[in-house]
Amino acid sequence: MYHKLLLISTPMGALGSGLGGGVELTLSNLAIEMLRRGHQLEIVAPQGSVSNSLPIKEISGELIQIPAQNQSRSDPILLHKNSVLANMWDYARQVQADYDLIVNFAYDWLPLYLTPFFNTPIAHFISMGSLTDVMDEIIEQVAINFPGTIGVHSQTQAATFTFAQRCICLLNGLDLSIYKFCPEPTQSLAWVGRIAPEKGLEDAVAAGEITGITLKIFGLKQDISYWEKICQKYPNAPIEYVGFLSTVELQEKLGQCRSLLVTPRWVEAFGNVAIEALACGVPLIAYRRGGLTEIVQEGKTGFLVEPDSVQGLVEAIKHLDELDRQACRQQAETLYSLEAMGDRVEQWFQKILKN
Ligand code: HBI
Repeated sequence: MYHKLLLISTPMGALGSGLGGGVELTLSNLAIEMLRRGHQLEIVAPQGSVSNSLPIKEISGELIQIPAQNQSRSDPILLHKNSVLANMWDYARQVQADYDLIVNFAYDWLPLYLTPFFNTPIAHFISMGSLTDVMDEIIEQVAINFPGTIGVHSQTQAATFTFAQRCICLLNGLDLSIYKFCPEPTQSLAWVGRIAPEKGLEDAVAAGEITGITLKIFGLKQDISYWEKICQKYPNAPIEYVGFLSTVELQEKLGQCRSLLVTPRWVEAFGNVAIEALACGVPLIAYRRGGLTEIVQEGKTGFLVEPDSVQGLVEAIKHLDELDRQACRQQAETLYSLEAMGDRVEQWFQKILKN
């Protein structure tokens, strides 16, 4: 049974810019896997989006959607004129008859509100936990009126919503052929992610300063002032900013690290960087928070530590030799391969289309 899918990206940035965070990887990987399975698809994304070989319809407009994680719970909905979000969904309205299913990747009110106005069914891949009242309300309405159309990454993420039981848990997936297993690492530790306050980089830097172990930092410097504050606060920390790399370059350097420190300040819906590390055989030291609590196999592929505790990170670093790099790769192959993710997503789509 083959479907025609219209995948509509996040308005946070062009695909490939890094501004879309984990959604960029999720969307691209899903597209690759659905094409491999024989489905047809088009990706709708902001102007400037690039993705090797994937069919992209670029939409112009202002990239000014406020990051939902920077909003307060009671914030009203904000939509600027000529917003790329509105333009992407107007395009979807025009072409919807050519598709069996639309898949929304934006964490924004508009696509959810528009759902009943569309003839073509819409599957919503919700990329974060509960952040604002308006989003909670509109997601719940869609979850009730269109059962089974709300997809999430983890049970922990679902549990941040009052309608957790209405969410379909999809985990995530990676093209494991890109990630090479590295059995013998260097001494360095790694931190990967958008450099922004909610990602808690400063704790990893603090642990690096205490242990004296080099911390390699990979990711987009999204919040420059946050980065500079960290450098001022920890002038002697042995850190090395490697940059925002392509997946192929990232896995090459990440794989050589002894462990990935994952220090989210918020309920991380999943932890794409965590499964990328596992794919390279790199064990995890993560705060016991969000989707990571469902990824780390305690004492085998990683350690979960007390959230926001730098001392907890330092303590866990001492026990890294107890972890098994082979088991890390194995966990990625069993749970997070494109095939495993593709099965979960295909089942999600089939159930929606059966209704
Ligand atoms: N904020 N308003 C809004 N819309 C999004 O689609 C969005 C976001 N913040 C972060 C984000 N998407 C992605 O980085 C997710 O991968 C988390």
